[in-house]
Amino acid sequence: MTANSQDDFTVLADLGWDAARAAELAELAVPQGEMGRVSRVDRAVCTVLGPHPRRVRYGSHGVATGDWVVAAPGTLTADPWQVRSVLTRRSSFSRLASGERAQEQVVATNVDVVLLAQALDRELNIHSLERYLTLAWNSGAQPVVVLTKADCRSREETTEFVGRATEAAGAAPVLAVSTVTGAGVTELTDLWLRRGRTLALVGPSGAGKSTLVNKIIGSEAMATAGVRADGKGRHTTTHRELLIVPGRGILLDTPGMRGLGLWGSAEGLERTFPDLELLATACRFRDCAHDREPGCAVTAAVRAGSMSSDRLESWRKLGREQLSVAARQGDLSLQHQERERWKGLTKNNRQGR
Ligand SMILES: Nc1nc2c(ncn2[C@@H]2O[C@H](COP(=O)(O)OP(=O)(O)OP(=O)(O)O)[C@@H](O)[C@H]2O)c(=O)[nH]1
Ligand SMILES: [Mg+2]
Ligand SMILES: [Zn+2]
Repeated sequence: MTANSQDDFTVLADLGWDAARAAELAELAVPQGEMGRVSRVDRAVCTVLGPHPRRVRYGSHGVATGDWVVAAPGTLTADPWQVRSVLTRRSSFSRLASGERAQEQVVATNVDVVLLAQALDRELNIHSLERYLTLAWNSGAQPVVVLTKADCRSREETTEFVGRATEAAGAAPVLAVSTVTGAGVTELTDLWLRRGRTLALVGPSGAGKSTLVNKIIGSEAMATAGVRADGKGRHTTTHRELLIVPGRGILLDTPGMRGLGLWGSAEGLERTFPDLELLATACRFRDCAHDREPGCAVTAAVRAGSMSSDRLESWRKLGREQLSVAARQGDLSLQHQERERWKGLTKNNRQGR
């Protein structure tokens, strides 16, 4: 494997290469090749950054933006370079792919921090935020909520929005930024950007993800465009792209996503709604569905006004979606848990009578 010179090593370290990766590579039984990180995926070829950036065919290897790959020239002299191996993904931000079958669509891999962008030039969409948060927790990366376009609100309003987002965000921190005034941008990068660390930006179209990327990088690396009169974004960014902030970290810009179907385990929901999960431990039935069950601590909290019915409804809705995806996916362990849950519920109800 080639990472022989100090310069090569510097380039790889800027991309997030570390000792654990080197150890993984040493274990791989692949022929001589070069390692690099996928910065962009197109039809049949991907762009691989490293000591020698190049376009590489990926063949049947499923590659995603953010992957570490080993690439080598084809066997014939004129053959293009090909991906030979994809290293283990430490994290992967995925959603349900559109289509009949329940399949995973990997959006970005080896992400350390997911920045969930929501713009303040419109109403805060808490339900959308909860959905992004659920997927972000499932990705294995640290979610951070970034409220963009803070210049569109007064200081008081911004504080109020940060408060509302914080209530919805569980353990994820919330920051407000503006690329117009620069407010919050240095705070964001000081807190989260580090050499070798990958920050991915996700969120609705027009939220200002690419503008923030450009602001941090200090150049027009990504194209940006105004929001339509109805407040909707124009889907300006059309592909995912990984960009290096030299010596400071890595940014991964993504296009605004239209459908954001849940994918992954139930853990994402548990971490997005820790308050409800905690309340649920006090329900009479361990497998309470928090609907009309007697002794339900969750519905009691809603009645008492200490929990919003909107939040409960959102939790239940996402929970149902999670189960239906698991069923379509043929996730037998989840289906099994669900069957046991209902068995237990009917039995408990009978005992409760
Ligand atoms: N007022 C204000 N406008 C901003 C700010 N950041 C971005 N914008 C504007 O919001 C619009 C959309 O920004 P983009 O960066 O293209 O949004 P995006 O999230 O990348 O959108 P997609 O690529 O479509 O997903 C542009 O007109 C930006 O100039 C900000 O901090 N304040
Ligand atoms: Mg964009
Ligand atoms: Zn309950």
